[in-house]
Amino acid sequence: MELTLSETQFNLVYNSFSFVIASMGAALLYFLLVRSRVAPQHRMAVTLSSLVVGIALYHYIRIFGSWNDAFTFTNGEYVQDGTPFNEGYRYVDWLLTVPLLLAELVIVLKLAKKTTNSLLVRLTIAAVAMIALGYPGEIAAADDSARTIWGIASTIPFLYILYVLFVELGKSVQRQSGGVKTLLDALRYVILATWGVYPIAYMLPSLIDNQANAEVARQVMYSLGDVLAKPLFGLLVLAIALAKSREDGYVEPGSTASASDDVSELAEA
Ligand code: RET
Repeated sequence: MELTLSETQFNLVYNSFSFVIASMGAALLYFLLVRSRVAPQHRMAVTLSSLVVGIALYHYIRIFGSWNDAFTFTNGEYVQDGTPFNEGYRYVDWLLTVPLLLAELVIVLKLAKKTTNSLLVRLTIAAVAMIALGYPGEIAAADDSARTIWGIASTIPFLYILYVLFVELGKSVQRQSGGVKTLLDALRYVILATWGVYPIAYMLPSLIDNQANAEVARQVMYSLGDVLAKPLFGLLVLAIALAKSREDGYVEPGSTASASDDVSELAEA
């Protein structure tokens, strides 16, 4: 597909990718630094957050490079006549990070081992199916009916994931203690709100006639979606892991901030 973008359009995508790289890098550093504040039994979820943003950092560096290589600046416009822009990086990224994000949510709940394993297997299969089925449609032409067909096929496992998170996991979430329950509810709504952005971005080339606008909007929406679904989601998971660590009475070794916590714990007792 040959595309011509104005300077503003090209830069909007360029700067979005740059913003994502900075966000993923900062999130990676932060998750690694705060890890010791979480009790060992709740650390796995934070470790997974670090992996997710680390994988995304790498892929966005490649996406950024691919975007720059795909266009040449001629007569005040960016013409797509270089190496084709590789949409595959995004899908490989999702293939790795979406199952990890779902695993974070399941692991931080600390359910019975059997339930955890069954959830992990089913959610991973559904996530892989959702992304693998979406890819052929993503690289199909805007007016190709394959786009719609693959998109619908990919929506089936997507709906299954939402069913598991909202219906099956509903009871386990209700059983969690007060503060943790509120955070978990927030987490599930963050998933609903942010993951919902992806199918909409996917449909844009078929919905908008101007393909330059559609491409810019799609790339910007996917980028924002990734910042909300990875670093923001990771922060909420961290908050849950910290709340659970506090409930379990964990104090970070060598921490000086624990004095006031001890006082408030005494007051509660
Ligand atoms: C596709 C194809 C069209 C139909 C649907 C899709 C859903 C994609 C989703 C992606 C989520 C990605 C995340 C990345 C995070 O870091 C594949 C666009 C339903 C939900 C959460």
